[in-house]
Order: sequence, then C-alpha cells, then structure tokens
Amino acid sequence: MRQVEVRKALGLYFVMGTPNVKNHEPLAVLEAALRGGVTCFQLREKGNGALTGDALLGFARKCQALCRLYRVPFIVNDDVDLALALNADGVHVGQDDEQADSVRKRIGPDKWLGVSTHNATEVQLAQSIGADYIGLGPIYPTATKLDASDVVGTNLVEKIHTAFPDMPMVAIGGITLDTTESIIQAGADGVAVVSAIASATDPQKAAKSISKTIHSTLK
Ligand code: TZP
Ligand code: ICP
Ligand code: MG
Repeated sequence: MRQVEVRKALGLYFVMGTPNVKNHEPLAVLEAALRGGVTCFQLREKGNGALTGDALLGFARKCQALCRLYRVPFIVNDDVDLALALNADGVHVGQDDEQADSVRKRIGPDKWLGVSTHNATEVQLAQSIGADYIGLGPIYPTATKLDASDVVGTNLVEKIHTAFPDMPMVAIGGITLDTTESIIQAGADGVAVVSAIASATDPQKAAKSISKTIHSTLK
C-alpha cells in the first residue's frame, strides 16, 4: 500500500543541495548518507552558488542514479519541470511555491507529493488536495533555511499526529541525533535533516546513528 510505503520512506529523510555541503563532494555525501541508511532523498538546490540549467540537470541525474542503486525514493524540491524531466519519484513543495493542487495535476497520480506545513490549517489543505505526506516544521531553530518561519516545537507534532492520524508526517528543522527520539515519540513517522548529515564530519556515521535511533524508537 502506498501510504505504508510513504511512511517507511519518511523514516530518515535526507534533504540536500550542493550549497549545503562544505567539506566534501556533494555526491560523496549523498552516497555516504545512503550507505548510512537514509530512506528518502530530496534534492533541494537552493541558496548561494546553487546549480542551474545543465549543471543542475547533470547533478540531479547523478543523485537519482545513486538513489536507484540504494532503492531510495528520489524527490525534487519545488522544481516540477525538473521532476518531470527526470521522472523523479516525487515533488516536495512549500506554501510559497506552485499551488499543491496544480502540482498534483501536473505530476499525475503516481508520483509522490509532499507539502511543507506549519499549522493545522495548512495540513488540512494538504490533505484535501491529496498530498502523500507533509513536512512539519521548523521544529527547532535552523540556520539552513534563511526564510524559515517560527519554530513550532514537538507539541505541534503531537497535535497534528492526533488530529490527522492518516497523514504521513515527517518533522524538519534543526533536528539532530539528540532530538530524534522525542520527535518520533511525539508521533512523527520520521525526521528530515539537512545539516545533521550534510555538515557532519562523517556523514555515513551520522546517518547510521540517527537511523538506529529511529528504528529503536519506532519499535
Ligand atoms: N524547511 C524547514 S526547516 C528546513 C527546511 C528545508 C531546513 C532544515 O535544515 P536543518 O539543517 O536540518 O535544520
Ligand atoms: N519538509 C520537507 C520534507 N522538505 C522540505 N524541503 C521542507 C519541509 C521545507
Ligand atoms: Mg519550496
């Protein structure tokens, strides 16, 4: 069943673009993360020095090929045209991006659609237009997204989990190994992270530690 598959993929959701990686090769970081056990990958190519055009297309193809090798869904942030060109597994959009219902029409019923949400009203809307999952956050302060809205904390994770039990949910924003357990306990299906893996000295080890925590908490 699709929802079961989606929930499983949300366990450890790695979000990355080349600007998020400082001391390694971005593709090496992705492969390390995959080896370490990430269950989903989102290409979010944003910020200073972000790739565009053919360079972006080439990088995206390489990311997609790695994800295929590890049998992990490959999701594209915002860029519906890129997702369609690559035949990605899904698209993730925010509240300021193309309207989620128009994105659904463009990608068709089979690709996954994820929507960023910050409150119950947005979750309700995401549910009504047939989103496959929501990203909820920022849970904690984050330096990764400069225009991030106010932090929502784990209380909102609990509230949304209770109010929308059928909506797969991944928490995002400032999440680290130390806070993963409390987020899963609050009812999230998983954690989405950028810097906890992309900025780690050893991205594979970082992914593995978070993955272990998620598995032992979910049981
Ligand atoms: N959306 C809400 S917070 C965030 C995004 C893309 C950034 C999360 O990055 P980090 O480094 O895991 O805090
Ligand atoms: N949630 C997820 C999963 N990805 C994002 N890019 C975001 C929220 C803003
Ligand atoms: Mg966006």
